Amino acid sequence: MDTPIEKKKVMLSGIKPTGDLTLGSYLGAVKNWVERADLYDNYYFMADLHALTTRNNPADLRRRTLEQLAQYVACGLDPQKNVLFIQSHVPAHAELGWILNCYTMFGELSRMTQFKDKSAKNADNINGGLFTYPALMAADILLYQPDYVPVGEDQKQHVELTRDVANRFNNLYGETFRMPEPFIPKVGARVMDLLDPHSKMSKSDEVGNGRVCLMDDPADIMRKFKRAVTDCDCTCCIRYAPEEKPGVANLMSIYAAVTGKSFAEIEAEFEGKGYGAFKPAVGEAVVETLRPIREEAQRIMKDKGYLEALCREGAERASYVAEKTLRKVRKKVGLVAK
Ligand code: ATP
Ligand code: LTN
Repeated sequence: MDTPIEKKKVMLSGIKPTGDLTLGSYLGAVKNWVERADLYDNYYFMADLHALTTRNNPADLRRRTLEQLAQYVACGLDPQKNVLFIQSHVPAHAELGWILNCYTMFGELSRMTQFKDKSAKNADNINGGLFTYPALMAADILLYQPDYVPVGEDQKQHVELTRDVANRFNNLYGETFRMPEPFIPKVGARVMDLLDPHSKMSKSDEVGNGRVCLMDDPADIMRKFKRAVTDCDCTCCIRYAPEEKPGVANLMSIYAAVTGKSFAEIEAEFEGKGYGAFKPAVGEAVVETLRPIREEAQRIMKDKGYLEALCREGAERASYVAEKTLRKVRKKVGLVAK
């Protein structure tokens, strides 16, 4: 007799196409998705509706959205095994986003640190979307009934809010949404800016020298690592001490993530050598990690037919699942069936 096939757990995550993907997006997000692709049913999307919460040049937004899709595939996400799609191609996100806005409290939204950070950075454009962003993110997640949501440390608060909203909804209307859990990688969870190890390497920050993008050429990557801020203590030794030596700790975390070495192994490797040897070594390891990704993404970007087919198929597969949840929700809250 056949043994019953166990249903795989579901993973879902998204990235806003607000800037070119960085080493932070790769180590903190996409790399982990790729490593777990076979173990789960996966949904990964370009969060273009979320990108609208800050101003973008429309042509750039379009290019980045498609480039991000090409990069997902180039990083190793097989579009057959993973549902890859553009958020705005699945209208269920916007609809459930609105509904969940009505189940998310003003006080909850006011506590979100990303909202506070982004409002400080975009003081001239603190729009309603920026404030209610977590309700749309809750919709993104809950539509697909995932078990896990792999995100960087900075997104944990949003996933926790999603759980609160799901709980509130389930208590009011009966079991509707599965309770998702954040899934936070240990290494690479927070890649810091190379010039300011106290802030996250972010793809939408203006100055570019502290961040490394997936499409950067090798010479640029090496230059950025050679200039990376290290910490002025007289020893110049390579030792993992995030409080005392945040710059070195950040470089060590990056090196650990791309080579698979432990901090102890890295300390041993650079024993008696200074920053002058360490920084280019990290740069070279990053160059070699990113080289095949950049080349493959460039190849895919030139193949417009393939990209269009990817978008279409992804949207169809995602819509099928999303619409099923949305139909349930519409009924529960009292909207007249279409
Ligand atoms: P923006 O600058 O537009 O706010 P971002 O660079 O912070 O964007 P997101 O789109 O917010 O990137 O992040 C996508 C995913 O990648 C999230 O899960 C996030 O936690 C993770 N991520 C982004 N940057 C980093 C980083 N520097 N270190 C670790 N993880 C990161
Ligand atoms: N808010 C996230 C991007 C994002 C997301 C999601 C992540 C939008 N919707 C759903 C996981 C699940 C960010 O700023 N990184």
